[in-house]
Amino acid sequence: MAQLKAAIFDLDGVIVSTDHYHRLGWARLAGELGIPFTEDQARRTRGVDRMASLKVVLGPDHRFSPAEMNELAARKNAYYTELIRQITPADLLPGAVELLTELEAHAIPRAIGSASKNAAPVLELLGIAHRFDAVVTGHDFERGKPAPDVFLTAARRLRVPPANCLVFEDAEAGIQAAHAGGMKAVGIGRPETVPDAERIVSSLAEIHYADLIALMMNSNGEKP
Ligand code: B16
Ligand code: MG
Repeated sequence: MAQLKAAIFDLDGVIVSTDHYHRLGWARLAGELGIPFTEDQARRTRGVDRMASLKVVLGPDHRFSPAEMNELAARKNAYYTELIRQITPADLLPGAVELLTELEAHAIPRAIGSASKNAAPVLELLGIAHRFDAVVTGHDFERGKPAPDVFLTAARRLRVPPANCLVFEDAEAGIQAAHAGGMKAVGIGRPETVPDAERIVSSLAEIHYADLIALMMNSNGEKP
């Protein structure tokens, strides 16, 4: 049982649906290379960093050198950054602003914990950068999700013990990262994509401050 003292939000797939643009970027790169890019590969690129995503796209038998892989990752990122220029506040996912407002009203600090190196410009385009007390992105840690570094860095910057933080995540790697850091997690999506989350909702519109308090107070890990 722990008191809720901070909320840490993944960005892509929780606050905004940039996963579609990531997918388009990887699909374009795969098309240029003449290799298939399947639904399963697209799912496995979610939440993991750019180089880990590239390895998923290329598969285990590729023959690209590290320098060539860096060029491929940069090429995909150029496609992605072009695509996200069209993001506006209308791209905020349901319930995101409302939940941030509820947390602000209860003086619960909020952070972003994203694998993306593009998280800061995306937050600016959405017009919500000022609503977070800490923004931790792919620039701020070495080991990506499922390692806990991203969320532990956010907790440290908020000066809140990990056990008092609640994570919101749409990717299995992110749920694993939260648990590895000693934090509970709300999974956003379908039960099959985030099976280990303490609570699963289809969007942030389905969950409110009182639910978060109840979830944190639930000591035996039961899924309310
Ligand atoms: P970038 P999140 C993640 O963001 C995405 O889910 C994942 O698909 C992407 O590969 C990763 O960011 C890296 O993004 O290439 O922009 O650095 O879900 O952790 O907010
Ligand atoms: Mg995500």
